[in-house]
Amino acid sequence: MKQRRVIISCAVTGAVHTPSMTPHLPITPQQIADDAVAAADAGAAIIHLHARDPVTGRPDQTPEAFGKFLPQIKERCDAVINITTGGAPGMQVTERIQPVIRFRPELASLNMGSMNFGMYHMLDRFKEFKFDWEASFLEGTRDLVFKNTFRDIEQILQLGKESGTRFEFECYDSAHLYNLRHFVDRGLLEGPLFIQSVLGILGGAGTHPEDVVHMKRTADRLFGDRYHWSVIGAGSAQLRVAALAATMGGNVRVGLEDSIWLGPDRLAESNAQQVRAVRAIIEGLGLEIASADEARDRLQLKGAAAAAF
Ligand code: KMH
Ligand code: ZN
Repeated sequence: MKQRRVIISCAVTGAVHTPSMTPHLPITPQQIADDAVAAADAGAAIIHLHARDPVTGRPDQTPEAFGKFLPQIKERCDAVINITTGGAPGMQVTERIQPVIRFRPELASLNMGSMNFGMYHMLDRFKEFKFDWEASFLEGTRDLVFKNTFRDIEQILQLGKESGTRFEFECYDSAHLYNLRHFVDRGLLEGPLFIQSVLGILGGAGTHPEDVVHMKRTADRLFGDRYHWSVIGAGSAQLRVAALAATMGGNVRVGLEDSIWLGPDRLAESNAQQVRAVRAIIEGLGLEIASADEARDRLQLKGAAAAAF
């Protein structure tokens, strides 16, 4: 694959990690906005966003919560804004899609299959919590299915068609690539696919190089040159997996949503620090990073002005 410039995405807060795990997780609207802009300034072309309660840090999927930072981020940087439809584990799909309905972003995530989504094992490492929701939230994932049925996916694809929103297809295993191919075969998808291989989530594929290669080879077989490949390595594997993906012609996603680490037992101090670290790897390979407008062009996005915020 002809190596183009590498699109860096940054997922600044997410719903996987809880506030007591790191002091660097942005929680308030101002912290989320500041981290997003700093990540963009550091080289992230796409910013993936969740929202949280500003006091307790609990994931908040209400449009009101997103409305507190979206306009400011758009005002302060030109990054592509990518809003989650995944929300937090346990949320209903109807709740999860409300921010995309309200704000009609250029890009949104779309999770390509139901799965176990375990975070309870983090309780083995994190014992003290500031807020009473954190431990039960993590423990609750022991008996949780992250629901993304074929009907859920159809509903979100239809929403995208209506709002001009294109998708970052989150594929946690090769089965999810076949699900995506099913929707392509049914003619429900147009234009280039932005496939995000999400590796290292308990319930999905692992982060071994063979897992990374398997996801790439399966996507190549199913989608040929119809897709742009990106990779998330969750947890401490983040930079190792990003480096491998970049050498394979892929794009990368980093951010405190999926890893609070910069290296073994070393907390990342900010999202921007992770962006700078992956940018150094990319440029060290003799590659260049892509701008936000180049990402828009490659992913055929509608432009920031067409969003409803
Ligand atoms: N947190 C990642 C494992 C979404 O927001 O829709 C995947 C993700 C899902 O970002
Ligand atoms: Zn997310």
